[in-house]
Amino acid sequence: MQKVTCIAPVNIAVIKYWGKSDEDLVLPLNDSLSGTLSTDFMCAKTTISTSPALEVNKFWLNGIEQSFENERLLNCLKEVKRRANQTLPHLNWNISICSENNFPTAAGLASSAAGYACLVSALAALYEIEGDISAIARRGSGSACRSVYGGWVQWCKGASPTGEDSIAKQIAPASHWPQMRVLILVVNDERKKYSSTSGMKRSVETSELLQYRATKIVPQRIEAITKAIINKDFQAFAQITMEDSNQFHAVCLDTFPPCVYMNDTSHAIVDVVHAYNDFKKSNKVAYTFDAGPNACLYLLDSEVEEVLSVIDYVFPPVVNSEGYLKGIPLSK
Ligand code: 2P0
Repeated sequence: MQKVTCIAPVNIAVIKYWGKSDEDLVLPLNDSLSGTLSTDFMCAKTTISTSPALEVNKFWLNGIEQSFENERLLNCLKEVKRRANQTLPHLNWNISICSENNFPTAAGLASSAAGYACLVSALAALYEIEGDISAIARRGSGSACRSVYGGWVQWCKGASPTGEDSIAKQIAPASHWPQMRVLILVVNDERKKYSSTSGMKRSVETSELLQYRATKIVPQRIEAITKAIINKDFQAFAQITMEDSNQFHAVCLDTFPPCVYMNDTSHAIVDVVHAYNDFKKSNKVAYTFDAGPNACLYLLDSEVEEVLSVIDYVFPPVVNSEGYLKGIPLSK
């Protein structure tokens, strides 16, 4: 019997990935760039065990058994095994995968990114493979390749039609900008209306703005935000982050039928952030929204207390008599 457990964090993109040039290989139309969060708060945890006594492969997600006949899961498994030492005694035993997220799954909070990064890290440990595994995590979910590394991470789209150079690379460790913080404002923790995979497929088929964004806008934004991160220039970082989030959602609206991910509360958060930055006469906080209504705010630690008090004032928390915040028990 062999058993491994891994944890992997969520990442929050500041230059968004949206649209594939190859669905099966999960090749993106443009580079993307994100910050990987610390594993203290939001992460996936996966335990994989294998034994000659296991009669079939098994997969549980958050305590519920899933079908193992999942193409992306099988692609990851096949790729890891291909790179493994073929004489490993346990290479052909069945496996049992048990994954859990400590945050809402599929609510636009990058659960698949953490989930597949974690799964592939655990498989890599089980089958003792070495070297970059981001290209394997990418086959599970595009954004997962960025969660393989900590700190600031760029997913380079690559040029090869077979995808071996479509990998993630760290552009700076988290320690480079230790004052950086992320606040996650959970507007709605239900499953999203349509998956990122189907939404971006529809955007590729119908949005002209997406083609323009991928070829004309993103390359220069990647360069500019990398410079802002290296120089710890929050003003520029925040400006580009907000512009890119807005453009990604503009692409979603340019999709036909449109993918509407942000709701009235999301837009109210955008207004509050701009009002705050206007009042401070510079960008002190940046919003970014993924494929859901929840907001991620990037800001420096010096600003956290004040921004939280503004958020609490504008959006008072809903606490019931048992001390639950919309179903989540409050920590003491
Ligand atoms: C991102 N998102 O860069 C963007 C921003 C959502 C909005 O990556 O089809 O779940 O599995 O490759 O990775 C979500 O896309 O999609 C995503 P697939 P994935 O974080």
